Amino acid sequence: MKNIGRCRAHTNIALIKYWGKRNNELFLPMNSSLSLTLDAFYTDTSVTLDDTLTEDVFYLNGIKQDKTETTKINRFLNLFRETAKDNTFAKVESYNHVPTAAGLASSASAFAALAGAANSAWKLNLDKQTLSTYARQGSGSSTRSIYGGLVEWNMGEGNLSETSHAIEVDDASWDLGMIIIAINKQQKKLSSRVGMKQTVDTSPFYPVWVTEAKKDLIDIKQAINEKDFIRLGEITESNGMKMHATMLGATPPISYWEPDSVKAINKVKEIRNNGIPCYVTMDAGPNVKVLCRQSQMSDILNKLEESFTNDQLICSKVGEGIRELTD
Ligand code: 2P0
Repeated sequence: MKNIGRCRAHTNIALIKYWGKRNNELFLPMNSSLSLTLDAFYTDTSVTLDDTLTEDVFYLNGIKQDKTETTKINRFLNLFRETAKDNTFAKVESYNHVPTAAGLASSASAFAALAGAANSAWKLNLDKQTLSTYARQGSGSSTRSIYGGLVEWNMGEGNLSETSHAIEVDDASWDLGMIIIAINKQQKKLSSRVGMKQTVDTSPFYPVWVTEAKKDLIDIKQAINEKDFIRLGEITESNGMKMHATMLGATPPISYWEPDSVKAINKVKEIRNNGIPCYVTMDAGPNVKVLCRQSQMSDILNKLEESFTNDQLICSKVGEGIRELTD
């Protein structure tokens, strides 16, 4: 038997961040989050069920992966095997399409694409909302990559896995875009998973973060409803900074910033002060992401080129949700 499923998923950048779990096994978050799916970065994955295999095998960008990486895939695929009541092992082949300078290899697109491909391979026909609860259990941020545009990951209730899922809030077809300023493509020193646990466990600011994130989510959804770009940007920038401030309060303190991150933030402020609205956000790494109007992207890019090289600057339009690949 050789059933094959193929799927493409795009990465996403959170405007309201997810930083901390209330349940580490089920990847249930402390707060709901909201993101923009990006067109420029995506993962294509195929899952081939093969009853001659005695274990799962995993190739990333054509290279066979070691036991540690394959075990993550194996555990994730077990969710689908349990649902399908079929223990067949799989060959998983994934290709990350990320400009090399970006350093944005993303678990968000990876597990969303894997979820979509596994859904097809086992012919489960799970709907997107359900699929987002599966993707979540590979990596929290991949919950949101199931959908395109502006996406909310609803934190859900208690320990009820099925209640913590993504929904599309808006198709974001109102002149939105993002520029990535790639500061450093090295792998981050502290994984998000460890960093967020350390923050939850030790930062005295953590309860304030959760309260603020909840307020910010309400406000940003109103800004989205009103298609108010300035408000969207202000809330995005403020929320990202509050997440990083909360991390700084951890013991030991966590900072993903580098000197050039500050240089990028200051440059964006300068552009904004000169009349073009654009706003920064940062994740668990030194790269700076600039939320802007797509129609003003080339003007902003020209200004950023005064301080950064061309290959450090990557523009993205709004991306779509997962899609089955048929060749
Ligand atoms: C986010 N980040 O909302 C936040 C903001 C980074 C900073 O989700 O442990 O790889 O696999 O659930 O999803 C990165 O963390 O962590 C992340 P796990 P994940 O996009």
